[in-house]
Amino acid sequence: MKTEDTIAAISTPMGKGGIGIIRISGEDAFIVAEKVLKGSKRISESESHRVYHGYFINQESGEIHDEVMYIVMRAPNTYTREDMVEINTHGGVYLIKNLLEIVLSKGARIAEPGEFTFRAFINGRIDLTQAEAVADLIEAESEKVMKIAVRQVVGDLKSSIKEIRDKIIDIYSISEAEIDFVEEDIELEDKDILIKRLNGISDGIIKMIESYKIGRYYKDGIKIGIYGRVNVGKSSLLNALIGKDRVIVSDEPGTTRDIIDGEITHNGVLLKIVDTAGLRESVVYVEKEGVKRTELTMEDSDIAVLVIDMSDIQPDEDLKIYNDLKNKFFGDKKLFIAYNKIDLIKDINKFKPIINGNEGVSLLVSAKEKIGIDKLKNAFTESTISHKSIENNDILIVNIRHQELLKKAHEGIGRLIKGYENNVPNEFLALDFSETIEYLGKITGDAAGEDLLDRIFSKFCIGK
Ligand SMILES: Nc1nc2c(ncn2[C@@H]2O[C@H](COP(=O)(O)OP(=O)(O)OP(=O)(O)O)[C@@H](O)[C@H]2O)c(=O)[nH]1
Ligand SMILES: [Mg+2]
Repeated sequence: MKTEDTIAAISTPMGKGGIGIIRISGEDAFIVAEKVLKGSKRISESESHRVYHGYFINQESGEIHDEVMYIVMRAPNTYTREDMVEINTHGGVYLIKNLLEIVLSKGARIAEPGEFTFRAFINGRIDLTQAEAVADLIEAESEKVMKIAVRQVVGDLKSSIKEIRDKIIDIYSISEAEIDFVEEDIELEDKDILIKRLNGISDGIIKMIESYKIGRYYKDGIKIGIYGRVNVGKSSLLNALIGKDRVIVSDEPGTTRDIIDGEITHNGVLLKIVDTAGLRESVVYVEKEGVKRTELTMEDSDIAVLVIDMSDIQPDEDLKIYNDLKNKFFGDKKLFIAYNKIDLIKDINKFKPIINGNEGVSLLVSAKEKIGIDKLKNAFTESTISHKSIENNDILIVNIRHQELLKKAHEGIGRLIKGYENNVPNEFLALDFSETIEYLGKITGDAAGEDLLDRIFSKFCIGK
């Protein structure tokens, strides 16, 4: 992306709205704005960061296209650190597109996706983690994601990474000094102390890497698959969980033949729930295909819910599905058993679960009468995101790019520790030092290549 041009774009979503905003940024922003706006003062003489009333005009004919409010913002105190003008127009799609066309004909070019934020980055106003957080903010679907993104926008992650990087650079400089002054017989730094410092850094990085396990749930939501025999109430459970009649429910076995999903935010986290085709040996082709798809969703889900019909337990079939799920859902992937249709059970004390209580969490529910549904939703969020980690102020990694680079940095530090332990000469540590420092730099963009920048900023929408 070239940064000398003056760029413009519509920064509000396309659709009917009260107002629309056209943003102009770059060296010629004021010159371009002067050609389309008429207010009480010339653009170049306007006060910075003040809202003016005026008209969007055709300079040649004097025709008025719209009555507008506009803000002139002088560099460097702007989002991009360049001169900027924001014009609040009326919100019709046709109108605002037409106004943008006129702005573009006066010497600005259309901004590429993310280009305003890219300029903020290139001009040093924000680092990469902050730019990525802006993208997350635009996409945020839950309150928690928004809060994490806001913290990242203001630079929390940036300063933590910088702190770690500085600590490594510090040790690196000691190592380099020992190479340079080797002939002068200087006092060498105690190796054990350096190893201890590196271990401390390593622990901090591990904590951040681990936090991604939780962070990714906040960012991408928790994926939950509902499995079980035909007719046990899987579709009814999906409907109950999301509080809408999303899926067709019927007493005919084999009703659901494809994957159907629904979403709901619970405890500030997005739950992405899929209902699947009931598992049974099937003679019908479409149903077989559905069963195949059901099995595929298992790979992708974080949580499996096995639904068992309490009023009609089929030990062979139910246990077969249970064993199949048990092999796929362990460790970080959780398995729940929902005994459904509790409303049909007359004496609950006589009910015998077919799966041992400590092998997967069991809950008694009724999808039809909405019994135990909130408990089940709480169990989803509690099993994946412990309360402790929500409360504290630790950095949460929500971006897989960050997590991967942290892993590489962690490996680099591991090699350095080994090097010191084995008395490897300082010359041979230099590469691991510089690589580790570079991995961390890539997170904040201090060492980012052009490809990476293109990849990150192309994910934005135009006008941001
Ligand atoms: N009494 C009672 N009936 C329920 C409950 N949950 C579901 N049902 C009934 O059980 C039947 C099957 O429900 P579905 O939700 O279609 O079951 P499914 O597991 O999706 O079935 P397939 O898609 O055919 O595999 C319907 O008649 C539902 O009304 C419940 O909690 N209590
Ligand atoms: Mg169904």
